[in-house]
Parts: sequence; structure tokens; C-alpha cells
Amino acid sequence: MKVTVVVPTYDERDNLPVAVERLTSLPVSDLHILVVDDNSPDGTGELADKLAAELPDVVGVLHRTEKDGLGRAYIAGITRALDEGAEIVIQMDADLSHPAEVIPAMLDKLETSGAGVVLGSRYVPGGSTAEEWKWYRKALSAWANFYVNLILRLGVKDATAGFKAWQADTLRAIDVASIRSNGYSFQVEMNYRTIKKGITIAEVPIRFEERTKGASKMSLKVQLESAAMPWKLLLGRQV
Ligand SMILES: Nc1nc2c(ncn2[C@@H]2O[C@H](COP(=O)(O)OP(=O)(O)O)[C@@H](O)[C@H]2O)c(=O)[nH]1
Ligand SMILES: [Mg+2]
Repeated sequence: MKVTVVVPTYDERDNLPVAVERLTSLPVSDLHILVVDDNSPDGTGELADKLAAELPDVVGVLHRTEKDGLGRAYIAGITRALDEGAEIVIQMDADLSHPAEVIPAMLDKLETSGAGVVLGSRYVPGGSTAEEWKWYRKALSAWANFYVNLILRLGVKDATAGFKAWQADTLRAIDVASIRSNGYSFQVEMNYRTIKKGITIAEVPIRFEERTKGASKMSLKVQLESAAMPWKLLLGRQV
């Protein structure tokens, strides 16, 4: 079973080698990594090329010319992964927030549950958000999940999760390339399209870790977009 982990990067020089190391040491036989770099000023793209040269059968790099948001990077990466024959595609951040060691459990769940996607979830029993998060950040994340679920009735505990394992067929069914939202709402829109197709979403618990190196790229603009998105989706607007 060909598994491709798509890892979007923007200025993740200190984190990417560790993320790749964690992924390559997993007990998953046909695992590939596709780094999608938006011409990071800190040289992450060149570093990714070096990793690809060291592990040519495992690591691939997709270079894009400018920073264009997480959603756009994922669309490009997922499209490439499917074209290259991936049967399962995993979305994972480069900043070490997502615990790579949970991937075998996610793959297991994908196989046994019959779900089209498995979320690495902070809000199912056994999961947790970063200990470092201040109460208001925890409250904002919990509120965002409650809000999104209330409007869209996704029936998942972690609607904004960014660590996900997809069946290739599900990605084709939801036509990822036509998604317009970026940032967190890209994750929500993927879930919404999945549910709309009658495909099930499963969750496994993760401990989300705060990044220790580099800075978050999520802006106020991205957060505002996320607040409006559920309504646009519900009203069926082209967004
Ligand atoms: N290629 C690309 N990657 C991005 C972009 N924005 C964020 N990322 C990456 O997406 C992942 C999650 O972003 P991050 O800033 O950690 O978001 P946060 O965890 O919500 O604060 C990280 O691996 C980032 O490097 C972008 O515009 N382009
Ligand atoms: Mg992060």
C-alpha cells in the first residue's frame, strides 16, 4: 500500500529534518514523503532537496514560487501524490506539532473502520492540545470546533484538525482541486465535502505539541476566513 505524507513548509528549516527522520523511522513499509515548499526565505526548499538527494526513493519535493497559503500548498501536494499513485495520503505539519508515531494507528483505523479519512484528534478521549497553550487559546480552539460543528453538523470532535490520513478514493470523490478556502477552513471544507458524499470520518487521539522552533504562519486574516467559511459552505456558495 503506497502511503504518501504531504508536508507543507514555509520557513521550517529547523523542523523539517526532524520531521523526516521521525517519518522514515516508522514501521510503515511503503512510506513516501512529499514536501511542498513555497520558496521559503530561510532555505527550507534547498534543505528539502538535500534530503531528497539522500533518500531519493522516499523524499520528493514540490517547489512553488511564492507563499500562497496552506490550502493551496495541500491541493498541489495531494494532486501530485495521487498522480504518483499514492493509495493513502497523509496531511502533516512540518513543525513537529503532529506526532508521527501515531501514523500506524491512523492507518490501522483507516483499514478497520471503513472510514474515508481518519483524523488525528485532540478532542477524543486520550487526545489533548498543547500544554503550553494559554487558556484563551484552548478556549478559542474548542469554541471554533463547537461553532463549526453546530453549523455544519460534521459530527466530529476535531473539525479543524490538520493531521489526517485519507483513502485516495475519498480525495478523488471530494474533488480537492476545486476547494477555494485556505488556512483552517481548508480542513473544515474537506471534512464537509466528505460528509456530503456520505463518507465516514473516524478519529484517533493525538497529543498536539506546541512548536518549539520557528513561528506560526497563521494570520488574523486566516482566522477571520475560518469564522465566515461554515456559513458560506452551508449556504452552498462558491467560495
Ligand atoms: N507551503 C506552505 N506551507 C505553509 C504555509 N502556511 C503554513 N505552512 C505550513 O503549514 C504547517 C502549519 O502551519 P503553522 O504556521 O504551524 O500553523 P499553526 O500550527 O496553526 O500555527 C507548517 O508546516 C507550515 O510551515 C504556506 O503558505 N505555504
Ligand atoms: Mg503549527
